[in-house]
Amino acid sequence: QELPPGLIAELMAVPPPNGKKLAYGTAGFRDKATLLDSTFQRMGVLAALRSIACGGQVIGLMVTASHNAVEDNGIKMIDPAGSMLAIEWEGHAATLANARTEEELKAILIALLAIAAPSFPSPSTPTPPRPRPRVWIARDTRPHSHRLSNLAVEGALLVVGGKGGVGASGGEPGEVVDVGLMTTPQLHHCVRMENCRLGDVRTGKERSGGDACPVIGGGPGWQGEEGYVRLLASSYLALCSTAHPTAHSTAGPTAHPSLPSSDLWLDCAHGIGALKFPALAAAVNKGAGASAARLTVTLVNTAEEENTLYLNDKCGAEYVQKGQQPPKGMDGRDKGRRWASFDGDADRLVYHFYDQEGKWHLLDGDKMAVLAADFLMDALKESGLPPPETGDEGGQAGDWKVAVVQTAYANGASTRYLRDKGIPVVFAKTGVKYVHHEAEKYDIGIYFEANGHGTVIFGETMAKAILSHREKLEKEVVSESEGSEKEKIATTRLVCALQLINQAVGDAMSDLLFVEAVLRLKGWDIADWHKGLYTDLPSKQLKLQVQDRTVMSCNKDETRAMTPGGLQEALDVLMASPAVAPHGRVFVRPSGTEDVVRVYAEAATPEIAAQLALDASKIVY
Ligand code: NG1
Ligand code: ZN
Repeated sequence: QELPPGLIAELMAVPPPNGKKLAYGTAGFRDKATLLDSTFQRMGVLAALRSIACGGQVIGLMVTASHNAVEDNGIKMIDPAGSMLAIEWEGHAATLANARTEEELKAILIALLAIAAPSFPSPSTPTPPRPRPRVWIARDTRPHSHRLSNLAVEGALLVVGGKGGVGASGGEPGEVVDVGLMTTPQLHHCVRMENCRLGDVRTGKERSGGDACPVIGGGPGWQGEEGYVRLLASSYLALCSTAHPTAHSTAGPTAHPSLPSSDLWLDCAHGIGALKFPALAAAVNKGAGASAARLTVTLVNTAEEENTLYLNDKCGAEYVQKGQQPPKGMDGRDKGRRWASFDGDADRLVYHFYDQEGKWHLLDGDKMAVLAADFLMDALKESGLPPPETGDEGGQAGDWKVAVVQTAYANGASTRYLRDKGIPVVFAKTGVKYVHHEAEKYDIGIYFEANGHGTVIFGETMAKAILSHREKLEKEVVSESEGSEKEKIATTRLVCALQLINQAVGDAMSDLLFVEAVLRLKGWDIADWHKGLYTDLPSKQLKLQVQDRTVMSCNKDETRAMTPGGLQEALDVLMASPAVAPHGRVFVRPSGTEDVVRVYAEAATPEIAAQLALDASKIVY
């Protein structure tokens, strides 16, 4: 295999930082922006090779460091189905990022080219034509995102580019598109829908049937950023319009049909969400008219294009959730107002408010998971959806597998609430890719990390069953019976949820519309949501700067420390103390995205939780 001429020389001209081992972590590469030039250029190269390996499907590159401070940046790759990069390629990414000599670079690139486009020089198995690679690159508003994104574009062009590129065999060169400013979930959506339009996102094989996505149904017009807005706004409005004229059974005892108020205050963390949310709100309001679906949003902590110097500073989902504190711009005058916070790239969402007594409360990812699980379980039960075709007679709708996936950071009270209601809960390792992967094992997999990153994913069989059930109900002879009306409403709710909730990745804008719709259907204001489900156990999180966090390792779901020896035993002693037991819990784990060890403690009172976290930190040091 021939490498494109000049490729090695171009890459050698931008060497990796000295004395630094770069790792493709839970959220791609992430570090001080000044250390990342070579990584960005090389990720451009890698994305083009990955696209060739995936039969010419679009691969995304997102330039962001999410909730990190403004000095940091990062880059992650998006696979054809809009999902995270396949695990094997994470290793390739790290090898390429760390290659220092010409020989090392050549070795990894030739190996990658052979994986991406194997050649079969025998006449009986002729080498297939090499697909045309396609790479789409988007960025957040960090001051260095544009420059770094250009480096990734250049890197991709080294492979794709004009005549010398390895991209096309004989035919057209591939494409490298700088799609500009986007939220992370918007890029995931765009990549997924573009590949859906052309074929089966899993196999990459061409598919007949035009523009529809085989999972979420629907027709053309959902591609790109405009399609994203159209899809979200229309499915939100459709979900709101399922409000039952009479009180619906999902409404709790405190339901008020006129609640919640349409007013919402949105802390945008000075990030990309501030630039992208207005178009969505406008589309919603255009369709909502004066109905209860209307959204009157006041944006707080907004952003200037490309120049977000205060990104995530004393605001945003991470600051609010980890610190359990209101963001700047919010104060005691906000009593009773419904607030939400995004993180810097708008893939995390938390809600919060001051109650009438002036006490501030947080509604985190666990509260969203429970709200979503309750709502979807009710809809599933009422929908009359036939059971999955398992071959046995007498199945029930309850045979569909639904689960909430949580991490060790989930508040113990939320886990208990779900289990008491008979909703299965499973645990996965911290980090989006682990929880997402676990959720994929279910017909409906609901996951929200406590920090506000999450979504609800529908398996393909489930999605198709919901869509065809609705079609069947719509065709049925109009029967006025209350039962069939109820089934129709519940089924429409499932369809709307499937289309509104981002099927690729956690998405703050999509999750926000889902929560807003569910609150409207239940007639709940934020205080009702806060009180209506369960009360959080008080908790405390700390970050510890340590010499070397790699000496620490954990068990599979990260609830227990395996090394260094003796650490877990000491934590067990803390948890067994009479002041802490039985609800107290503490665990420690090395972060996958920052150079720190994290400590999490929860207990019956805030004081005990704080003391427990402190005592655990002393053991770690
Ligand atoms: P680390 O830094 O490994 O704890 C953080 C979050 C994860 C996840 C990843 C990004 C916490 C405690 N951890 O991981 O939940 O969002 O970033 O994938 O919030
Ligand atoms: Zn984020």
